[in-house]
Amino acid sequence: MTSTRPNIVLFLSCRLFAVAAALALGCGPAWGDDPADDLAGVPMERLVLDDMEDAGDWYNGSPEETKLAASDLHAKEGKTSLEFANQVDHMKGEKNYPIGWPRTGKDLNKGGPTDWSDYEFFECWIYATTSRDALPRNPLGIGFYHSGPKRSTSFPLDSVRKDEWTKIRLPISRIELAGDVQRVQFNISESNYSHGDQVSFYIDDVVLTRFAHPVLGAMRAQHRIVYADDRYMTAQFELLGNRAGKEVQVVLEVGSGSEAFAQTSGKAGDLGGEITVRIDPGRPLAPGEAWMKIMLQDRAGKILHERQATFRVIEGPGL
Ligand SMILES: [Ca+2]
Ligand SMILES: [Ca+2]
Repeated sequence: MTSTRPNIVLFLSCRLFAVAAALALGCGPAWGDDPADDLAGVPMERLVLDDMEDAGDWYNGSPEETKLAASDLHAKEGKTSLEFANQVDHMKGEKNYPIGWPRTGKDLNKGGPTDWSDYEFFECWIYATTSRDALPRNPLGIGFYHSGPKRSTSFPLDSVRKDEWTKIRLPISRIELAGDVQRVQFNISESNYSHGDQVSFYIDDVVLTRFAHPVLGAMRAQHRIVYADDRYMTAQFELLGNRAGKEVQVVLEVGSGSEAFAQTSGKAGDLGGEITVRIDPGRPLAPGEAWMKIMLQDRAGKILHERQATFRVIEGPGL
């Protein structure tokens, strides 16, 4: 139980990945990029994984360096947080890895939810104290462990700062197997610290969240450049939010300037992330910039969310 070591893998930062994905696709918002930036006003639903009022189900994977406690020294909600206190020791610890990975984790298969695929974010709060002047660039990491040997997804938590609370929010879409999360584990790498450093993390309010109603996480025009005589235009979209929202209606509109030239709609659950509209040959798009807009509508016709993307129309090949 205490032998799980974080995978030693080079971890591409999510932002870098998003940029690489955008470059590879050559268009639009990158799938998997954090959708929250412009969705801050959307109400969220929460599922509490641990309120840290009892640290009893967090294991200590490094008893030589680590002490665990439910602590009232720093609590974000309720009375206590989980104190993950580490005395960095480059001489002792695991026999073969004296400069190792002090860690604590919780096995969800003993009671917590392991299928996270209906949620958008893993969230928690972390407060750090340390004997150092400041935390190292990579102060700690988190790993999500899946069934089977050595399958996990790890993230650096490099936004955590000394003497303050930091909100952690990770898109669940970046977890390799969101439907199978058996364990959550926090760890430090002793190689990022000096021998003798003391560092404590107070972890609280560990939750899964999702948007309370359907929203568009991202959308894009399938082709950034189309011919004026193309008859079909396709938009691709990512639907987030409460999954009951698959009943929601997706409306696609295509136009230029203030004029809409074509519109179609379908049920979100039937569309698989793509919707195509037919352009009337009698009303082709003129060369220049054009737009497509996706709107999510509830049964009463109320617009829940919309996004727009632009694309360019050029003269057809004249065949
Ligand atoms: Ca608490
Ligand atoms: Ca050690």
